[in-house]
Amino acid sequence: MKPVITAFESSPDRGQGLARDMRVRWALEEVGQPYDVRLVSFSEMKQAAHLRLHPFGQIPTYEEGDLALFESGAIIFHLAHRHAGLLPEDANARARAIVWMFAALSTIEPPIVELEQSEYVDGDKPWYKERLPMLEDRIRVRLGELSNRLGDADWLDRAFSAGDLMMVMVLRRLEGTGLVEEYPNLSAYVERGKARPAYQRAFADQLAVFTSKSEKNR
Ligand code: GTB
Repeated sequence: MKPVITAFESSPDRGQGLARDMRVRWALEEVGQPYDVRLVSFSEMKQAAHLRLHPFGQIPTYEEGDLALFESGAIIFHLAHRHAGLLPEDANARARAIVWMFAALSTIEPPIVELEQSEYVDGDKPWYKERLPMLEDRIRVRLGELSNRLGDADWLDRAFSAGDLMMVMVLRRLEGTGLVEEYPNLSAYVERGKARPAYQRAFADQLAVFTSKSEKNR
């Protein structure tokens, strides 16, 4: 039985692959697991049927038989345990790869989310422009540290892992800000992730949701 994930029926990013279903799609492609996608509208996400799957009324969710999961990190962690290809076999290397998943979600992503939220919520306030350099500098601190750790390696801990998948997706959230480009090794790292065939398939599939919707609305 194919697992089913949920994704936006109409993603605000217009198919740029920035919504969190993209992470799950990429992980599924990396492990070669076929899947189905159920598209949900913003109002459907807040209705009882979806809230049973996701208590916070969001995407993505993941259903596999009678198992229902939410939280992109937990879904990818589950996939990485069930299938080969996202975590190393060696126990210590596996633990280190998991560290990078957590680092992406709990150390690198929060200041990035704060920058995004600040623009949505306070973008029109007179003090927004004064606050912006502080928000960007907080991100730069983390990017500098990450850049130092990555050095000239291809991936964060030898072979590509779920930790890299998560980190690349988190860094992608800075597209358009120019911040990642200040660290050429991080920029190359993101491009390396995006060049992976599994990423490309996942990206094309989520883009097709947007393009088919645009075709219908013509
Ligand atoms: N911690 C959860 C996870 O990792 O799964 C967060 C899930 C989450 O934030 N889901 C968002 C959602 O469902 C979509 S991904 N939002 C609807 C709601 O809360 O009502 C976040 C997102 C949305 C849109 C863009 N974009 O347009 O660029 C990027 C990221």
